[in-house]
Amino acid sequence: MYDSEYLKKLSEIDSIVEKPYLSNDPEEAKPEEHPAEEEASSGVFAKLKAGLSKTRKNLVYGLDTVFGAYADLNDEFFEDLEEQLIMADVGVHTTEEVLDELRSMVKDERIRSTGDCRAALARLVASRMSVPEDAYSFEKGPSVVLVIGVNGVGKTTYCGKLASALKKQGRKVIMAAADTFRAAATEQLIMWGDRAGVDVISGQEGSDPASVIYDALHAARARHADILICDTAGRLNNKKNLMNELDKIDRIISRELPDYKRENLIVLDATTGQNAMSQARDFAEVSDITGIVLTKMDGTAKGGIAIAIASELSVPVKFIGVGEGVDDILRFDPASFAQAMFEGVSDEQI
Ligand SMILES: Nc1nc2c(ncn2[C@@H]2O[C@H](COP(=O)(O)OP(=O)(O)O)[C@@H](O)[C@H]2O)c(=O)[nH]1
Ligand SMILES: [Mg+2]
Repeated sequence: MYDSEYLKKLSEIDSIVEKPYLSNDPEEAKPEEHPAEEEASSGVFAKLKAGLSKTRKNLVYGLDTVFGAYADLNDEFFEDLEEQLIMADVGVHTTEEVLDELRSMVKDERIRSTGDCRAALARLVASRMSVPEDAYSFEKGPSVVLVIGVNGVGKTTYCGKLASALKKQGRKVIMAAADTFRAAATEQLIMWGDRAGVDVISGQEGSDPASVIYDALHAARARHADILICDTAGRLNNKKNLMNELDKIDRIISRELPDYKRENLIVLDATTGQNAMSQARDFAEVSDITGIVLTKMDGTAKGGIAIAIASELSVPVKFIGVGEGVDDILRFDPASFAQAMFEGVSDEQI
């Protein structure tokens, strides 16, 4: 079921490294030399736990009940565990695979205690949700970030949060208000831009989104921007229209800024559960998605959907939204996430 390479990977993630949002850069992230970084790091983990509190209440309670009820790790125990994971929206497929691996591990490693079993479960889950090392290289720029997804999932909010975080890192950021469908959408982005101190390129209500992007690409070049973040409209009345629009935008970006890195992020609302998964699949058919932003994790008790999404889609989850505030955005760190969901939480106040 698993080989030595796999076990090595598991043992490597055993020691959970908490990465603050702003220190993904190995140059910056040396906690032993920077006590302030360490503090920021535990602050980020606390924020993650707080953001996941609804899910934690649900899942931790369920897990405590299962792990507390069995002295033996027998079939019934695994059945109860399966039920808990499915109830937290981890997904039938992922749950089955994880539990198969857990069963083999319990047998092969002679795991007896429920505590060890729980820790093994957290490690198994983390190992299924990898984020590639270069996942955030676009943040250094020069890059164009296209933010897509259906209405109401949190695209504009994410653009604002990302712009603010990157600005704080000293990057030169510009945003494009390419949701020209409603004037309010442009106003919303301009408000985020004002707060973050970031310029927003916009057009008239009803104008062609591609023309706004065109203007923004030129502004990005002329003003030497590191990152251009493009907000888009979420109306997905049919796949063909969406494909045409995204194709057109894609061609313009490639033509006007061929030397800029491209990042296509799909925003999914965690509170919509398995629906979010099917939206990701739909968009993947019409666009070359490079990452997922999973929003509103704070608003769901079924945050296990992040595990299903991160392990079943071939695109990494890169960010999670944990609130409406400007700082309520975190890089998705699988090990911290799994720890927050599964491990050593039973005695804590949550
Ligand atoms: N609780 C919570 N609300 C969020 C989060 N992200 C976005 N929202 C809210 O979701 C609503 C829709 O967001 P918006 O950015 O306008 O979505 P868009 O239509 O995709 O651009 C707004 O009320 C946001 O404040 C999040 O991570 N947590
Ligand atoms: Mg919007």
